[in-house]
Amino acid sequence: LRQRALVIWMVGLSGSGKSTLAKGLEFALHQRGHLTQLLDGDNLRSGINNNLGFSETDRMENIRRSAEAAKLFLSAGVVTICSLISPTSEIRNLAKSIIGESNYYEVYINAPFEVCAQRDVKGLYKKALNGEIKNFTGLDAPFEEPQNPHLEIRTYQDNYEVSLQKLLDAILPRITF
Ligand code: GGZ
Repeated sequence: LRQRALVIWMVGLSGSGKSTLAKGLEFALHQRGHLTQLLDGDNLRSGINNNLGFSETDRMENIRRSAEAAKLFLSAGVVTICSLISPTSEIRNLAKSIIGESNYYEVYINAPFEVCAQRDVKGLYKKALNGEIKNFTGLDAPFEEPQNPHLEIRTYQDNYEVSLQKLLDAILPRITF
């Protein structure tokens, strides 16, 4: 199968649905014969980024390394799905500049802080609100909403199936000749 390589950069709060949708997207692309690579912030932090925490400089370095890895996959022709909080416009600009604007497709996985805190899949919000985790995104560390994403998915309005379909509808034409 011929495909046009692309980096799909998924931005959003912890618990917004990035990882779930990234996995779903990867599966759907595999079913269609596409070659993909998933780079998930939480997973990368146990490997190439395992010496990094959540200060602004560490997040910057986290994004820099992740974007450099994505660039390598891109150069091999792979559709690369990155799911990292990427909380500031400075951080997203860094990713975009490493990858190159024409190959960078930004998706904002939008769920408000209150919704993510309500879901609290991993119990991190409870801990953060109790002061047990500091520098928590959206609480005592910034989250600047993307102002001009290529695509916005509102997981607080659309369920998983609808969200995934919207992702596919937007991405398939961009990776298919
Ligand atoms: C935000 C944190 C924090 C703090 C741990 N702030 O939802 P998760 O749990 O599984 O994924 C989140 C992950 C965020 O890593 P990223 O590499 O995506 O972040 S960034 O782009 O800002 O560098 C969350 C968990 O790590 N986690 N502590 N303080 N998220």
